[in-house]
Amino acid sequence: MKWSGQKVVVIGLGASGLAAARLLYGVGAEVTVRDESDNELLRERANSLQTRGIHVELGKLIRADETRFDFGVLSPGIDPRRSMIQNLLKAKVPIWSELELAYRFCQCPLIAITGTNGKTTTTELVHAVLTAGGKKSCAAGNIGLALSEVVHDSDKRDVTVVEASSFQLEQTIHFHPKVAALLNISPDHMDRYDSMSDYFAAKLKIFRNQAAGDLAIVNASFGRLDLKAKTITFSARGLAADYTLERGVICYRGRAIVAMESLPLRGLHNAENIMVAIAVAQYYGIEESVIVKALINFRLAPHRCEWVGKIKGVTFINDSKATNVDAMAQAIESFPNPIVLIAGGKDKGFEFDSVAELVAKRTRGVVLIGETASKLKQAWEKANCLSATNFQKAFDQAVRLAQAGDVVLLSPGCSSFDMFRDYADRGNQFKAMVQKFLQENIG
Ligand code: UMA
Repeated sequence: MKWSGQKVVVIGLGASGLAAARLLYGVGAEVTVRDESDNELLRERANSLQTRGIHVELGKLIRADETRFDFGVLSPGIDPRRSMIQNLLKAKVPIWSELELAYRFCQCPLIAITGTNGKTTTTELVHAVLTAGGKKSCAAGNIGLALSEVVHDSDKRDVTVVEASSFQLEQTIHFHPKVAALLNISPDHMDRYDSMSDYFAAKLKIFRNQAAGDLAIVNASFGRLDLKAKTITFSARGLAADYTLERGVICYRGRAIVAMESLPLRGLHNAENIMVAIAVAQYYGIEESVIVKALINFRLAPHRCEWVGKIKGVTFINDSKATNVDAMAQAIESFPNPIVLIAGGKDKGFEFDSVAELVAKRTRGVVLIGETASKLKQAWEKANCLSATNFQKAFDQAVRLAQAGDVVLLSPGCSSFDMFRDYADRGNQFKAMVQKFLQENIG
């Protein structure tokens, strides 16, 4: 494709939009960037782009002649049903996701990972085992580093591992990963999708352009998906599959590879994430001993069941990345001790009844925050639920409820945008409170 002179509108000036605008500008496209917000950070970004000759429109948009654009690049967090996108579509301007744009520039094979939970961990695991096996790899996408940011030197790598969210997959056209994995699916983003089948359809786009020479790695719980790529299955929950968990040992077609107890990750969900990493590494011909060593040395990224500290016998765990009900349930199930749970946040349209029994059984108390606090209180009437008007008060209440031997678990089951910048901000605030509490109790 000839990029020079193409008139492109990039929608959103977050991590994706900024990277896409720079990438397109670098190849001579005429770039306009639009963002519906207007704040100091965006104005700073806008200034840096404008000095290069990129046109930026912030805040309330004046509807101009949309037909002048050759195509648009959509940031994943922007709902395509919004009028600014619909106006472009009415003007017959094709809309690509930022993932699609970056894919068209990428000069090495892609390994794409999707699913509701475990995407980031699996992306990092895959990157770690490939690197240990001597492959030049890089991890990007939903993990926090836009794919457009890393395509310029993709010719120097063997692979790029990309965490692909359903939002990013929605507006893909030719996106074609050599290896694609679907981890699991459970309700999430129900404020963006009309039904679970719409959400599932977006996830399935990861396989759409794969062909016979490619590899699809699929949780056996999905049954037959009729994919064109060679398909490998996995299950840690007793289903027939290529990779299984037998008495705590990950096996390939019945042959033992590694015992979960020798690895730093816990739980059935992590066993499945590990199976995907092993499947990718074996596909790339990496020796089993190298894979196992890389898995033993692997450390989880922050905000995923992250151990923060132990004060007066109470352990503090930051699982701020748990932004849906299933992820929260997995965290609760990972700790045998009584739990004081801090939960709640932005309402994404979830029902919380499915975990009511688990919460009542496993928690000493629950401190609720954010938009969903009253909804959660109703759904979890058998649990000891308290509400807090701000995060510090929630932390203080959790500390008061906890007894020696308990776990104070921040695992909100909701996204963070009602009270925080993002899940990392929520997790970092929690960690800072634990540190302060620790200082007070030493001094
Ligand atoms: N904006 C609008 N109109 C809207 C919504 C947003 O103009 O209706 C503007 C905002 O003012 C903002 C910009 O769009 O300036 C933000 O765009 P974005 O929400 O797409 O965020 P990015 O900074 O580009 O980050 C995105 C992903 N965010 C989302 O999908 C919400 C990041 O995933 C990803 O790391 C990054 O691209 C790089 O690939 C985050 C995420 O929360 C971690 N993902 C969701 C999840 O994991 O559940 C899917």
